[in-house]
Amino acid sequence: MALDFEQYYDSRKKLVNNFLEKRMEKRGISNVDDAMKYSLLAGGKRLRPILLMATADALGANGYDYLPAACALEMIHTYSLIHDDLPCMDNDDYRRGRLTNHKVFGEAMALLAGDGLLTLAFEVMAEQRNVKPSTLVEVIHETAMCAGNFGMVGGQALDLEAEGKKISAKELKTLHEGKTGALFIAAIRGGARLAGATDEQLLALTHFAELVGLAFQIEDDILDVTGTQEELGKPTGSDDKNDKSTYVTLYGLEKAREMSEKTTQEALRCLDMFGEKAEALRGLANMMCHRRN
Ligand code: GRG
Repeated sequence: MALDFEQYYDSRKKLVNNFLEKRMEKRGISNVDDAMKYSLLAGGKRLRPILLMATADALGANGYDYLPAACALEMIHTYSLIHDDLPCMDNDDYRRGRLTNHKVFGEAMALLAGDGLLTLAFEVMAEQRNVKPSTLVEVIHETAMCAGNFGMVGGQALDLEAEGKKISAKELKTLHEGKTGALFIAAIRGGARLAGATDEQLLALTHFAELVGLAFQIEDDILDVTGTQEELGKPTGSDDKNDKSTYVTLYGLEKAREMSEKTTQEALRCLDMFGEKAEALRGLANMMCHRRN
């Protein structure tokens, strides 16, 4: 039977939201928990955890079995948004339709909320049961690499250094592979490893992750120019404000749109070998490329 993608996405999103709410009921020793919860439970598309689960589904497993590992990625992602919004980074006032963390809790507490979420992510990942310990260690190791100086943190640093400069297409690609792409790689390869992918499957899914991450980033640059604050939950035009090179400044809007579509089609071809089981992944890839927020 054909997959009802909207229903799939809504039900997986609910699972993620419920898990995160429940996990945050377990309080630490201070009020930093309130700042962590404020951003973590503020909505968001929950793409990374749902991608992890959908990848496991594509391999014939049940993604639901990997909910802790999946939700840990949302904690890493939320930490990165909190830190990215800080005055010393992008200095933004709105995120996910509400005031940014530092606007509500102050800069120091926002910094700690990010630190707390990043650390909690690895605590939660280590709580994942029903997988071989050696597999879980591999997933945790790769997630750490994707989140750190080899991945997202490295990409963010390149982004910082590139402000106000004209960078080449190759430099822009490297920057985004780290800043945005690495966490998608962690999600998709994580789901693949947890579900016991073969080397051949892992390779195809890695290629899919790289392409879908690229399409997502191109779309992000397009939305920064064409979207509205209501749709995005944050002000538009921030790339221009921060004098950033983007796929739109480098290639123009029309060419960027073409690139995003072409990259998505290429990503979809990587899923051919998974047949019907990859329907949810296909739905997510299409959603990432044709989103309005
Ligand atoms: C501070 C280490 C560190 C990294 C920051 C995430 C990030 C790196 C910067 C955010 C700036 C940005 C707009 C990046 C482009 C891609 C991106 C991560 C967009 C936001 O992700 P979505 O659309 O957000 O999945 P939601 O809110 O739906 O979860």
